[in-house]
Amino acid sequence: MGILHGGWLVAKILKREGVEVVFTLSGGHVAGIYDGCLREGIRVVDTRHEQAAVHAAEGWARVTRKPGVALLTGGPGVTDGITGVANAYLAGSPVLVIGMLSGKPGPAFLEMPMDILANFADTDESFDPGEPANYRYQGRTAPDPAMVEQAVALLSKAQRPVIMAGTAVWWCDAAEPLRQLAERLNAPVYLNGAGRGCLPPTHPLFFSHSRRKALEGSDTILAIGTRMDFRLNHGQPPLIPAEANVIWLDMAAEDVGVNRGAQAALVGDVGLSMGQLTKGAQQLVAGEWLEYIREQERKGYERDSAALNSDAVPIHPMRFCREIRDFIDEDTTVVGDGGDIVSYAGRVINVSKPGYWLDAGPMGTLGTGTGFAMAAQLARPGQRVLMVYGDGSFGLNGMEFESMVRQKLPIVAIIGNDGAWGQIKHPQKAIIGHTTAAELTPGIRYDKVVEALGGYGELVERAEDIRPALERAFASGLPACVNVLIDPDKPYSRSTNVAV
Ligand SMILES: Cc1ncc(C[n+]2csc(CCOP(=O)(O)OP(=O)(O)O)c2C)c(N)n1
Ligand SMILES: [Mg+2]
Repeated sequence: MGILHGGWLVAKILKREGVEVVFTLSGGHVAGIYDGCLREGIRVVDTRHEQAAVHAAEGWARVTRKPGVALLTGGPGVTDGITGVANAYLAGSPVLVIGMLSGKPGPAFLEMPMDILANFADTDESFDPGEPANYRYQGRTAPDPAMVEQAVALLSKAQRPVIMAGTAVWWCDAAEPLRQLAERLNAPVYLNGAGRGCLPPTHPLFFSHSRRKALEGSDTILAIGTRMDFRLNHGQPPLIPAEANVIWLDMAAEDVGVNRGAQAALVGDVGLSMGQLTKGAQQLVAGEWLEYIREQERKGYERDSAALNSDAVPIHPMRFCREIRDFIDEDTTVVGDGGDIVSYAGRVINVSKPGYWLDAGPMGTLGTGTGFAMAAQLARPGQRVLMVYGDGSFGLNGMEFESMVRQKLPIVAIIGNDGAWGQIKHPQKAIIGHTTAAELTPGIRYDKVVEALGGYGELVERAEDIRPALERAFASGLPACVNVLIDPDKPYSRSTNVAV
Protein backbone atom coordinates (compact mmCIF):
# COMPACT_ATOMS: atom_id res chain seq x y z
CA MET A 1 0.00 0.00 0.00
CA GLY A 2 2.91 2.35 0.65
CA ILE A 3 2.95 5.55 2.67
CA LEU A 4 -0.43 6.61 4.10
CA HIS A 5 -1.35 9.29 6.62
CA GLY A 6 -2.96 8.34 9.92
CA GLY A 7 -6.44 9.52 8.99
CA TRP A 8 -6.37 7.40 5.85
CA LEU A 9 -5.30 4.35 7.86
CA VAL A 10 -8.25 4.88 10.18
CA ALA A 11 -10.57 5.08 7.17
CA LYS A 12 -9.08 1.89 5.73
CA ILE A 13 -9.87 -0.01 8.91
CA LEU A 14 -13.39 1.48 9.01
CA LYS A 15 -13.92 0.37 5.42
CA ARG A 16 -12.77 -3.12 6.26
CA GLU A 17 -15.30 -3.16 9.09
CA GLY A 18 -18.05 -2.48 6.55
CA VAL A 19 -18.55 1.17 7.52
CA GLU A 20 -20.36 3.02 4.71
CA VAL A 21 -21.07 6.35 6.38
CA VAL A 22 -19.66 8.43 9.23
CA PHE A 23 -21.45 11.24 11.07
CA THR A 24 -19.61 14.32 12.19
CA LEU A 25 -19.37 18.03 12.85
CA SER A 26 -16.15 19.42 11.48
CA GLY A 27 -12.96 20.09 13.37
CA GLY A 28 -9.28 20.23 12.58
CA HIS A 29 -8.63 17.14 14.63
CA VAL A 30 -10.64 14.83 12.41
CA ALA A 31 -9.98 16.39 8.99
CA GLY A 32 -7.44 13.68 8.14
CA ILE A 33 -10.07 11.00 8.67
CA TYR A 34 -12.44 12.85 6.31
CA ASP A 35 -9.73 12.75 3.67
CA GLY A 36 -9.28 9.03 4.26
CA CYS A 37 -13.02 8.46 4.09
CA LEU A 38 -13.32 10.21 0.74
CA ARG A 39 -10.45 8.15 -0.64
CA GLU A 40 -12.05 4.93 0.64
CA GLY A 41 -15.58 5.75 -0.57
CA ILE A 42 -17.08 6.27 2.88
CA ARG A 43 -19.79 8.93 2.96
CA VAL A 44 -19.22 11.83 5.36
CA VAL A 45 -22.51 13.23 6.70
CA ASP A 46 -22.31 16.32 8.86
CA THR A 47 -24.71 17.69 11.44
CA ARG A 48 -25.12 20.99 13.32
CA HIS A 49 -24.44 19.59 16.77
CA GLU A 50 -22.14 16.74 17.83
CA GLN A 51 -24.93 15.25 19.92
CA ALA A 52 -26.97 14.84 16.73
CA ALA A 53 -23.98 13.22 15.00
CA VAL A 54 -23.77 10.57 17.72
CA HIS A 55 -27.55 10.09 17.67
CA ALA A 56 -27.27 9.61 13.91
CA ALA A 57 -24.52 7.02 14.43
CA GLU A 58 -26.78 5.25 16.90
CA GLY A 59 -29.64 5.48 14.41
CA TRP A 60 -27.43 3.85 11.80
CA ALA A 61 -26.64 0.99 14.20
CA ARG A 62 -30.31 0.64 15.06
CA VAL A 63 -31.48 0.29 11.47
CA THR A 64 -28.59 -1.73 10.02
CA ARG A 65 -27.30 -3.71 13.04
CA LYS A 66 -23.81 -2.58 11.99
CA PRO A 67 -21.70 -0.23 14.07
CA GLY A 68 -22.54 3.44 13.68
CA VAL A 69 -19.56 5.77 13.56
CA ALA A 70 -19.37 9.36 14.74
CA LEU A 71 -16.21 11.43 14.32
CA LEU A 72 -15.92 14.15 16.92
CA THR A 73 -13.23 16.74 17.14
CA GLY A 74 -11.19 16.88 20.34
CA GLY A 75 -12.41 18.79 23.40
CA PRO A 76 -15.86 20.36 22.99
CA GLY A 77 -16.73 18.06 20.09
CA VAL A 78 -16.27 15.05 22.34
CA THR A 79 -18.02 16.58 25.35
CA ASP A 80 -20.98 17.66 23.18
CA GLY A 81 -21.33 14.06 22.04
CA ILE A 82 -21.51 12.56 25.52
CA THR A 83 -25.29 12.54 25.77
CA GLY A 84 -25.37 10.60 22.52
CA VAL A 85 -22.92 8.07 23.91
CA ALA A 86 -24.93 7.73 27.11
CA ASN A 87 -28.14 7.16 25.18
CA ALA A 88 -26.46 4.49 23.07
CA TYR A 89 -24.98 2.91 26.18
CA LEU A 90 -28.31 2.49 27.90
CA ALA A 91 -29.99 1.30 24.70
CA GLY A 92 -27.11 -1.09 24.02
CA SER A 93 -26.44 0.30 20.54
CA PRO A 94 -23.00 -0.29 19.03
CA VAL A 95 -21.82 3.23 18.41
CA LEU A 96 -18.81 5.44 17.95
CA VAL A 97 -15.49 4.83 16.49
CA ILE A 98 -15.53 1.06 16.05
CA GLY A 99 -18.50 -0.28 18.03
CA MET A 100 -18.52 -3.62 19.80
CA LEU A 101 -20.44 -6.27 17.91
CA SER A 102 -19.86 -9.50 19.82
CA GLY A 103 -21.47 -10.10 23.18
CA LYS A 104 -23.73 -7.27 24.27
CA PRO A 105 -23.58 -4.34 21.85
CA GLY A 106 -22.78 -0.89 23.14
CA PRO A 107 -20.83 2.26 22.41
CA ALA A 108 -17.06 2.37 22.46
CA PHE A 109 -14.84 5.42 22.48
CA LEU A 110 -11.52 5.44 20.70
CA GLU A 111 -9.35 8.49 21.19
CA MET A 112 -7.14 9.34 18.21
CA PRO A 113 -4.23 11.65 18.98
CA MET A 114 -3.53 14.38 16.43
CA ASP A 115 0.07 13.30 15.82
CA ILE A 116 -1.09 9.85 14.74
CA LEU A 117 -3.73 11.20 12.37
CA ALA A 118 -1.47 13.79 10.80
CA ASN A 119 1.63 11.64 10.44
CA PHE A 120 2.51 9.01 7.86
CA ALA A 121 3.13 5.29 8.13
CA ASP A 122 4.67 2.81 5.73
CA THR A 123 1.94 0.20 5.48
CA ASP A 124 4.26 -2.33 3.85
CA GLU A 125 6.23 -2.50 7.07
CA SER A 126 3.57 -1.95 9.73
CA PHE A 127 1.47 -4.69 11.30
CA ASP A 128 -1.87 -5.43 9.70
CA PRO A 129 -4.52 -6.99 12.00
CA GLY A 130 -6.21 -8.70 9.02
CA GLU A 131 -9.89 -9.13 8.33
CA PRO A 132 -12.42 -8.44 11.15
CA ALA A 133 -13.29 -12.16 11.13
CA ASN A 134 -9.74 -12.83 12.38
CA TYR A 135 -9.83 -10.52 15.36
CA ARG A 136 -13.45 -10.48 16.43
CA TYR A 137 -15.60 -13.40 17.56
CA GLN A 138 -18.28 -13.92 14.89
CA GLY A 139 -20.41 -16.66 16.45
CA ARG A 140 -23.42 -16.53 18.75
CA THR A 141 -23.50 -17.54 22.40
CA ALA A 142 -25.93 -20.22 23.58
CA PRO A 143 -27.47 -20.38 27.08
CA ASP A 144 -26.45 -22.89 29.75
CA PRO A 145 -28.41 -26.15 29.08
CA ALA A 146 -29.15 -26.49 32.82
CA MET A 147 -30.91 -23.12 32.74
CA VAL A 148 -32.86 -24.16 29.66
CA GLU A 149 -34.08 -27.26 31.53
CA GLN A 150 -35.10 -25.12 34.48
CA ALA A 151 -37.08 -22.79 32.22
CA VAL A 152 -38.73 -25.68 30.36
CA ALA A 153 -39.82 -27.16 33.73
CA LEU A 154 -41.44 -23.83 34.64
CA LEU A 155 -43.16 -23.65 31.25
CA SER A 156 -44.63 -27.13 31.73
CA LYS A 157 -46.57 -25.72 34.72
CA ALA A 158 -47.55 -22.46 33.01
CA GLN A 159 -51.25 -21.80 32.59
CA ARG A 160 -51.26 -18.07 31.95
CA PRO A 161 -48.01 -17.29 30.11
CA VAL A 162 -47.17 -13.83 28.73
CA ILE A 163 -44.28 -12.86 26.46
CA MET A 164 -42.74 -9.39 26.81
CA ALA A 165 -40.26 -9.02 23.98
CA GLY A 166 -37.90 -6.07 23.59
CA THR A 167 -34.77 -4.70 22.06
CA ALA A 168 -32.52 -7.80 22.12
CA VAL A 169 -34.95 -9.60 19.79
CA TRP A 170 -34.02 -7.03 17.16
CA TRP A 171 -30.27 -7.09 17.86
CA CYS A 172 -30.25 -10.90 17.63
CA ASP A 173 -32.37 -10.87 14.45
CA ALA A 174 -34.76 -13.18 16.28
CA ALA A 175 -38.23 -12.31 14.98
CA GLU A 176 -38.72 -15.83 13.60
CA PRO A 177 -37.70 -17.69 16.81
CA LEU A 178 -40.03 -15.31 18.69
CA ARG A 179 -42.96 -16.30 16.47
CA GLN A 180 -42.17 -19.99 16.89
CA LEU A 181 -41.92 -19.76 20.67
CA ALA A 182 -45.13 -17.74 20.94
CA GLU A 183 -46.99 -20.30 18.83
CA ARG A 184 -45.60 -23.20 20.86
CA LEU A 185 -46.81 -21.60 24.10
CA ASN A 186 -49.91 -19.95 22.63
CA ALA A 187 -48.85 -16.96 24.71
CA PRO A 188 -49.89 -13.36 24.05
CA VAL A 189 -46.93 -11.27 22.88
CA TYR A 190 -46.34 -7.62 23.82
CA LEU A 191 -43.49 -5.70 22.25
CA ASN A 192 -41.52 -2.71 23.42
CA GLY A 193 -38.43 -0.72 22.40
CA ALA A 194 -36.69 -1.98 19.30
CA GLY A 195 -38.65 -5.21 19.71
CA ARG A 196 -41.58 -3.44 18.08
CA GLY A 197 -42.24 -4.87 14.64
CA CYS A 198 -40.67 -8.25 15.59
CA LEU A 199 -44.15 -9.81 15.44
CA PRO A 200 -46.44 -8.28 12.82
CA PRO A 201 -49.66 -6.73 14.16
CA THR A 202 -51.60 -9.15 11.94
CA HIS A 203 -50.36 -12.18 13.91
CA PRO A 204 -53.11 -13.71 16.14
CA LEU A 205 -50.79 -13.65 19.16
CA PHE A 206 -49.90 -9.95 18.75
CA PHE A 207 -51.56 -7.78 21.39
CA SER A 208 -51.13 -4.16 22.38
CA HIS A 209 -54.16 -2.94 24.32
CA SER A 210 -54.36 -5.58 27.04
CA ARG A 211 -50.83 -5.56 28.46
CA ARG A 212 -51.74 -4.47 31.96
CA LYS A 213 -54.46 -7.08 32.33
CA ALA A 214 -52.25 -9.78 30.82
CA LEU A 215 -49.30 -9.08 33.11
CA GLU A 216 -51.45 -8.66 36.20
CA GLY A 217 -53.17 -12.00 35.54
CA SER A 218 -50.14 -14.00 34.42
CA ASP A 219 -48.48 -16.88 36.24
CA THR A 220 -45.42 -17.03 33.95
CA ILE A 221 -43.72 -14.06 32.32
CA LEU A 222 -41.10 -14.49 29.65
CA ALA A 223 -39.06 -11.28 29.66
CA ILE A 224 -37.12 -11.47 26.42
CA GLY A 225 -34.47 -8.82 25.93
CA THR A 226 -36.37 -6.19 27.86
CA ARG A 227 -35.58 -4.32 31.03
CA MET A 228 -37.86 -4.38 34.05
CA ASP A 229 -37.58 -0.61 34.28
CA PHE A 230 -40.15 2.17 34.77
CA ARG A 231 -42.01 0.93 31.70
CA LEU A 232 -42.73 -2.36 33.51
CA ASN A 233 -43.19 -0.90 36.99
CA HIS A 234 -39.68 -2.12 37.87
CA GLY A 235 -40.94 -5.69 37.79
CA GLN A 236 -43.06 -5.07 40.89
CA PRO A 237 -46.74 -5.60 41.80
CA PRO A 238 -49.40 -4.73 40.97
CA LEU A 239 -48.26 -4.84 37.31
CA ILE A 240 -45.97 -7.85 37.73
CA PRO A 241 -47.49 -10.23 40.30
CA ALA A 242 -45.16 -11.18 43.14
CA GLU A 243 -45.95 -14.89 42.71
CA ALA A 244 -45.47 -15.04 38.91
CA ASN A 245 -42.51 -17.04 37.62
CA VAL A 246 -40.18 -14.88 35.56
CA ILE A 247 -38.14 -16.52 32.82
CA TRP A 248 -35.65 -13.92 31.69
CA LEU A 249 -33.74 -14.03 28.41
CA ASP A 250 -31.09 -11.48 27.58
CA MET A 251 -27.73 -11.09 25.90
CA ALA A 252 -25.67 -10.29 29.00
CA ALA A 253 -25.84 -11.65 32.54
CA GLU A 254 -25.62 -8.14 34.00
CA ASP A 255 -29.04 -7.30 32.50
CA VAL A 256 -30.85 -10.26 34.02
CA GLY A 257 -32.55 -10.08 37.41
CA VAL A 258 -32.34 -6.29 37.70
CA ASN A 259 -35.13 -4.87 39.94
CA ARG A 260 -36.89 -8.22 39.94
CA GLY A 261 -35.51 -11.72 40.48
CA ALA A 262 -35.84 -14.37 37.78
CA GLN A 263 -36.82 -18.00 38.48
CA ALA A 264 -34.85 -19.00 35.39
CA ALA A 265 -32.40 -16.93 33.34
CA LEU A 266 -31.08 -17.69 29.87
CA VAL A 267 -28.10 -15.60 28.89
CA GLY A 268 -26.83 -15.47 25.32
CA ASP A 269 -28.22 -14.84 21.87
CA VAL A 270 -31.96 -14.58 22.53
CA GLY A 271 -32.75 -16.24 19.18
CA LEU A 272 -30.77 -19.33 20.22
CA SER A 273 -32.34 -19.23 23.69
CA MET A 274 -35.87 -19.01 22.30
CA GLY A 275 -35.08 -21.85 19.87
CA GLN A 276 -34.02 -24.07 22.78
CA LEU A 277 -37.18 -23.27 24.72
CA THR A 278 -39.36 -24.01 21.70
CA LYS A 279 -37.60 -27.35 21.30
CA GLY A 280 -37.94 -28.26 24.97
CA ALA A 281 -41.43 -26.98 25.76
CA GLN A 282 -44.58 -28.92 25.07
CA GLN A 283 -47.29 -27.43 22.88
CA LEU A 284 -49.71 -25.45 25.05
CA VAL A 285 -53.26 -25.21 23.80
CA ALA A 286 -55.08 -21.92 23.37
CA GLY A 287 -57.73 -21.94 26.08
CA GLU A 288 -59.52 -19.64 28.46
CA TRP A 289 -56.44 -17.52 29.09
CA LEU A 290 -56.14 -16.44 25.48
CA GLU A 291 -59.88 -15.85 25.28
CA TYR A 292 -59.63 -13.60 28.31
CA ILE A 293 -56.77 -11.67 26.69
CA ARG A 294 -58.73 -11.27 23.43
CA GLU A 295 -61.66 -9.90 25.42
CA GLN A 296 -59.42 -7.44 27.26
CA GLU A 297 -57.83 -6.38 23.97
CA ARG A 298 -61.26 -5.71 22.50
CA LYS A 299 -62.27 -3.67 25.55
CA GLY A 300 -59.01 -1.72 25.35
CA TYR A 301 -59.75 -0.74 21.75
CA GLU A 302 -63.30 0.19 22.70
CA ARG A 303 -62.02 2.48 25.44
CA ASP A 304 -59.81 4.25 22.90
CA SER A 305 -62.28 4.48 20.07
CA ALA A 306 -63.96 7.80 20.94
CA ALA A 307 -60.59 9.58 21.15
CA LEU A 308 -59.28 7.85 18.01
CA ASN A 309 -62.27 9.10 16.04
CA SER A 310 -62.57 12.54 17.66
CA ASP A 311 -63.05 15.49 15.28
CA ALA A 312 -62.39 18.02 18.03
CA VAL A 313 -60.41 21.22 17.49
CA PRO A 314 -57.77 21.46 18.85
CA ILE A 315 -56.98 17.94 17.71
CA HIS A 316 -56.99 15.09 20.21
CA PRO A 317 -53.52 13.48 20.34
CA MET A 318 -55.08 10.04 19.82
CA ARG A 319 -56.72 11.22 16.58
CA PHE A 320 -53.38 12.73 15.56
CA CYS A 321 -51.78 9.30 16.01
CA ARG A 322 -54.60 7.50 14.26
CA GLU A 323 -54.05 9.63 11.17
CA ILE A 324 -50.39 8.60 11.22
CA ARG A 325 -51.28 4.94 11.80
CA ASP A 326 -53.57 4.95 8.77
CA PHE A 327 -51.08 6.84 6.62
CA ILE A 328 -47.91 4.76 7.00
CA ASP A 329 -47.11 1.76 4.82
CA GLU A 330 -45.02 -1.22 5.90
CA ASP A 331 -41.85 0.38 4.53
CA THR A 332 -42.22 3.54 6.60
CA THR A 333 -39.69 3.94 9.39
CA VAL A 334 -41.32 5.71 12.33
CA VAL A 335 -39.03 7.71 14.61
CA GLY A 336 -40.47 8.98 17.91
CA ASP A 337 -38.91 11.98 19.66
CA GLY A 338 -40.93 13.67 22.41
CA GLY A 339 -42.80 13.02 25.63
CA ASP A 340 -46.52 12.35 25.83
CA ILE A 341 -46.93 12.46 22.08
CA VAL A 342 -44.54 9.52 21.70
CA SER A 343 -46.37 7.60 24.43
CA TYR A 344 -49.58 8.13 22.47
CA ALA A 345 -47.83 7.11 19.26
CA GLY A 346 -46.55 3.92 20.90
CA ARG A 347 -50.09 3.07 21.91
CA VAL A 348 -51.72 3.68 18.53
CA ILE A 349 -49.11 3.13 15.82
CA ASN A 350 -47.80 -0.35 15.05
CA VAL A 351 -45.01 -1.02 12.60
CA SER A 352 -45.05 -4.25 10.63
CA LYS A 353 -41.34 -4.98 10.34
CA PRO A 354 -38.44 -5.24 12.78
CA GLY A 355 -36.21 -2.16 12.82
CA TYR A 356 -38.95 0.19 11.62
CA TRP A 357 -39.70 1.82 14.99
CA LEU A 358 -37.06 3.96 16.65
CA ASP A 359 -37.57 5.72 19.94
CA ALA A 360 -34.91 7.13 22.23
CA GLY A 361 -34.64 3.94 24.27
CA PRO A 362 -34.47 3.50 28.03
CA MET A 363 -32.69 6.81 28.66
CA GLY A 364 -35.50 8.75 26.99
CA THR A 365 -33.19 11.43 25.61
CA LEU A 366 -35.13 14.17 23.84
CA GLY A 367 -33.44 15.25 20.61
CA THR A 368 -32.40 11.80 19.39
CA GLY A 369 -34.96 11.83 16.58
CA THR A 370 -33.32 13.97 13.92
CA GLY A 371 -30.13 11.92 14.04
CA PHE A 372 -32.03 8.64 14.05
CA ALA A 373 -34.15 9.80 11.13
CA MET A 374 -31.15 10.94 9.08
CA ALA A 375 -29.51 7.57 9.56
CA ALA A 376 -32.72 5.70 8.68
CA GLN A 377 -33.10 7.72 5.48
CA LEU A 378 -29.47 7.08 4.52
CA ALA A 379 -29.83 3.36 5.18
CA ARG A 380 -33.20 3.12 3.41
CA PRO A 381 -33.06 5.45 0.43
CA GLY A 382 -36.40 5.74 -1.37
CA GLN A 383 -38.38 4.58 1.68
CA ARG A 384 -40.40 6.92 3.86
CA VAL A 385 -39.02 8.11 7.17
CA LEU A 386 -41.57 9.82 9.42
CA MET A 387 -40.66 11.51 12.68
CA VAL A 388 -43.34 11.86 15.34
CA TYR A 389 -42.14 14.88 17.20
CA GLY A 390 -42.97 16.90 20.32
CA ASP A 391 -42.74 20.68 20.02
CA GLY A 392 -40.33 20.69 22.96
CA SER A 393 -38.12 18.08 21.34
CA PHE A 394 -38.01 20.04 18.09
CA GLY A 395 -36.07 22.72 19.97
CA LEU A 396 -33.21 20.42 20.88
CA ASN A 397 -31.94 19.35 17.47
CA GLY A 398 -34.35 21.04 15.05
CA MET A 399 -31.45 22.83 13.37
CA GLU A 400 -30.63 19.46 11.80
CA PHE A 401 -33.27 20.20 9.18
CA GLU A 402 -30.59 22.32 7.55
CA SER A 403 -28.29 19.26 7.53
CA MET A 404 -31.11 17.20 5.99
CA VAL A 405 -31.75 19.81 3.30
CA ARG A 406 -28.09 20.05 2.40
CA GLN A 407 -27.67 16.29 2.29
CA LYS A 408 -30.95 15.70 0.45
CA LEU A 409 -32.61 13.56 3.10
CA PRO A 410 -36.37 14.05 2.55
CA ILE A 411 -37.51 13.15 6.06
CA VAL A 412 -40.98 14.27 7.13
CA ALA A 413 -41.54 15.34 10.72
CA ILE A 414 -45.03 15.64 12.13
CA ILE A 415 -45.18 17.70 15.32
CA GLY A 416 -47.82 17.16 17.98
CA ASN A 417 -47.69 20.79 19.09
CA ASP A 418 -49.24 21.27 22.54
CA GLY A 419 -47.23 24.39 23.40
CA ALA A 420 -45.64 22.64 26.35
CA TRP A 421 -43.20 20.12 27.71
CA GLY A 422 -46.40 18.16 28.16
CA GLN A 423 -45.09 15.01 29.79
CA ILE A 424 -43.48 17.13 32.49
CA LYS A 425 -46.12 19.83 32.76
CA HIS A 426 -49.14 17.69 33.62
CA PRO A 427 -47.67 15.59 36.44
CA GLN A 428 -45.93 18.70 37.82
CA LYS A 429 -49.23 20.53 37.95
CA ALA A 430 -50.94 17.55 39.59
CA ILE A 431 -48.23 16.96 42.19
CA ILE A 432 -46.77 20.43 42.92
CA GLY A 433 -49.58 22.65 41.70
CA HIS A 434 -47.73 24.83 39.18
CA THR A 435 -46.05 24.48 35.79
CA THR A 436 -42.73 26.26 36.26
CA ALA A 437 -40.35 25.76 33.30
CA ALA A 438 -42.81 23.34 31.71
CA GLU A 439 -44.66 25.73 29.38
CA LEU A 440 -43.72 26.72 25.83
CA THR A 441 -45.25 29.38 23.60
CA PRO A 442 -48.46 28.00 22.07
CA GLY A 443 -48.85 27.81 18.30
CA ILE A 444 -45.21 28.40 17.36
CA ARG A 445 -44.69 28.04 13.58
CA TYR A 446 -42.02 25.33 13.56
CA ASP A 447 -43.17 24.64 9.99
CA LYS A 448 -41.88 28.08 9.03
CA VAL A 449 -38.59 27.38 10.79
CA VAL A 450 -38.15 24.31 8.60
CA GLU A 451 -39.12 26.35 5.53
CA ALA A 452 -36.52 28.95 6.44
CA LEU A 453 -33.92 26.18 6.61
CA GLY A 454 -34.78 25.14 3.04
CA GLY A 455 -37.45 22.53 3.72
CA TYR A 456 -41.22 22.28 3.28
CA GLY A 457 -43.70 23.24 5.99
CA GLU A 458 -47.43 23.25 6.74
CA LEU A 459 -49.59 24.16 9.70
CA VAL A 460 -52.56 21.90 10.45
CA GLU A 461 -55.42 22.73 12.82
CA ARG A 462 -58.09 20.17 11.89
CA ALA A 463 -57.81 16.39 12.01
CA GLU A 464 -59.04 15.77 8.48
CA ASP A 465 -56.24 17.96 7.11
CA ILE A 466 -53.46 15.83 8.58
CA ARG A 467 -53.38 13.14 5.91
CA PRO A 468 -53.37 15.47 2.87
CA ALA A 469 -50.66 17.55 4.55
CA LEU A 470 -48.54 14.42 5.05
CA GLU A 471 -49.06 13.48 1.41
CA ARG A 472 -47.96 16.92 0.22
CA ALA A 473 -44.99 16.86 2.59
CA PHE A 474 -43.69 13.57 1.18
CA ALA A 475 -44.50 14.68 -2.38
CA SER A 476 -42.37 17.82 -1.88
CA GLY A 477 -39.23 15.66 -1.91
CA LEU A 478 -37.77 17.93 0.76
CA PRO A 479 -37.23 17.54 4.48
CA ALA A 480 -40.58 18.69 5.79
CA CYS A 481 -42.47 19.68 8.90
CA VAL A 482 -46.19 19.18 9.36
CA ASN A 483 -46.92 21.25 12.44
CA VAL A 484 -50.15 20.04 14.04
CA LEU A 485 -51.81 22.00 16.83
CA ILE A 486 -53.08 19.47 19.35
CA ASP A 487 -55.14 19.75 22.52
CA PRO A 488 -52.83 20.88 25.36
CA ASP A 489 -55.18 19.43 27.96
CA LYS A 490 -55.00 15.75 27.08
CA PRO A 491 -52.11 14.33 29.11
CA TYR A 492 -51.15 10.72 28.49
CA SER A 493 -52.39 8.73 31.43
CA ARG A 494 -49.71 6.51 32.90
CA SER A 495 -49.48 4.40 36.01
CA THR A 496 -46.48 6.30 37.36
CA ASN A 497 -46.56 10.08 37.41
CA VAL A 498 -42.87 10.60 36.94
CA ALA A 499 -41.06 10.93 33.62
CA VAL A 500 -37.31 11.20 33.01
C1 LIG B 1 -32.50 15.80 26.89
C2 LIG B 1 -33.71 15.70 27.77
N1 LIG B 1 -34.04 16.77 28.54
C3 LIG B 1 -35.13 16.71 29.34
C4 LIG B 1 -35.89 15.58 29.40
C5 LIG B 1 -37.12 15.52 30.34
N2 LIG B 1 -38.36 15.41 29.57
C6 LIG B 1 -39.00 14.23 29.36
S1 LIG B 1 -40.40 14.35 28.49
C7 LIG B 1 -40.23 16.03 28.37
C8 LIG B 1 -41.26 16.87 27.65
C9 LIG B 1 -41.22 16.70 26.17
O1 LIG B 1 -41.99 17.71 25.56
P1 LIG B 1 -42.43 17.58 24.03
O2 LIG B 1 -41.29 17.15 23.20
O3 LIG B 1 -43.10 18.84 23.63
O4 LIG B 1 -43.47 16.37 24.07
P2 LIG B 1 -44.90 16.36 24.85
O5 LIG B 1 -44.68 15.68 26.16
O6 LIG B 1 -45.34 17.77 25.01
O7 LIG B 1 -45.79 15.56 23.96
C10 LIG B 1 -39.06 16.47 29.03
C11 LIG B 1 -38.61 17.88 29.12
C12 LIG B 1 -35.48 14.47 28.61
N3 LIG B 1 -36.12 13.29 28.62
N4 LIG B 1 -34.42 14.58 27.78
MG1 LIG C 1 -45.14 19.36 23.71
